Parts: sequence; structure tokens; C-alpha cells
Amino acid sequence: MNTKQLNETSKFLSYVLRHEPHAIGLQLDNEGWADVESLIAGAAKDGRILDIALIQAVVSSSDKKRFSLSDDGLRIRAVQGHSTASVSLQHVEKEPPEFLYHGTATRFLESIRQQGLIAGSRHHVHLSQDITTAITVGQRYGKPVVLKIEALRMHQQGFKFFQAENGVWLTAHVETRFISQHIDDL
Ligand code: HQG
Repeated sequence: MNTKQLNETSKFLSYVLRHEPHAIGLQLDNEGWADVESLIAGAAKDGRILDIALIQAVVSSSDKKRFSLSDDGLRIRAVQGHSTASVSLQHVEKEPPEFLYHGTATRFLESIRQQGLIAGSRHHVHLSQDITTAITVGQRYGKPVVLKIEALRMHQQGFKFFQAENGVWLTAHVETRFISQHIDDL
């Protein structure tokens, strides 16, 4: 199995485990878990050949640890990033570090200045612990810009933070007053 095959499968798994399970007739439970056997069968109907070895390779090679398998290996889920309404993952609530970062594209800044950071189609706003990761996230949409979020101050004022299994920080909304500065001369 090569990198291209792993990347393509990872994208497919993100699509069905985060966004459109019904595209292959897959059921996710509240916590986002799907049966691996049903995933393989659903994918096959869609003309996509998956097997356990390929799925395990995608899970273990994912740079951001996007997926996890249950201990018995029978179920799989995406650890964050969902948009499907059938899933409401109970992430661990946690006190965040003083600052967290959000990578975005410069073209979104005007709207972010007005509305703060909103979750859009996903269930949460995604925040990174380090600037390098935030730059990579922002680059997906254009010229990147990194916003610095006063996470601890938000938390002290009652806003909840969660940390996904893979370390990504999540919160419902970030008001403009907590976006203290941005670094746009990258
Ligand atoms: C922007 C990937 C206008 C926001 C990444 C972002 C991450 C606004 C875009 C994870 C806005 C949403 C999530 C506002 C926020 N006005 N635009 N008020 N508030 N935005 O992809 O955080 O590789 O849904 O800045 O690495 O970019 O898939 O969220 O640009 O961890 O595992 O709206 O997805 O992980 O885009 O990325 P997204 P995101 P994976």
C-alpha cells in the first residue's frame, strides 16, 4: 500500500465518518462509532475496496491521528471534525493553556472581525496548541493568517473548552474580544 492509497482512503474515511455516513448506508452512533465490517461492506457497494489491513494502516499512519479503532478492533470513528447531526461526541472538557491559535485565510478576516470565530458546518471551532499547525490549517483556504486566542481568559469567564483524543482543542465560538492579535506577515 502506497502513500497515495493511504491519503485517498483517509479522505474517504473523513468523508463518511465525519460528514456523510449515509452516502454508503453507514450508521454512526452518538459517539461517532461505526462497525468496521459495515464500513467495508458499504464502501464495496460504492466500488471502493477496503480491508482491515488498509484501514489499520490509515489509522496508524495519520499524521493528525484523525481516527481511532476500538480496543477490540471492531469499530472505528473520527476523533473530531464532524458535521453530521447524528453524532454528538462527548469530548473531555479541560482547562486550556493561556493561548491557543487558529489558522485561517486572510479572506475570512473581515467576517471574523465582525462575528468572531464560528463553527460553520462543523460542531466546534478548532484551535491548535502551536502556531506551526495553525499555519498549515490556514493554508488549506488561501494565504494563511494565525489568530491568537486568549483561551484561558475565555475559560475563566465560563466558556467551555474540550480536547479531542488527537490533541485538537475545541470550543463553540470565539468572540472577537478574545482574539488578541494576529500574525499575518508569514
Ligand atoms: C473560517 C482540519 C468567516 C475558519 C484542520 C476556517 C483542522 C470564518 C473556516 C480542522 C469565521 C472553516 C478544522 C467567520 C471561522 N467568518 N470565516 N466568522 N469563523 N471561519 O475546515 O478550523 O485535516 O470547517 O477560520 O487541520 O479550518 O480535516 O475548519 O477557515 O484541525 O483532520 O471558516 O480540519 O483537520 O473551515 O479546520 P473548517 P478549520 P483535518
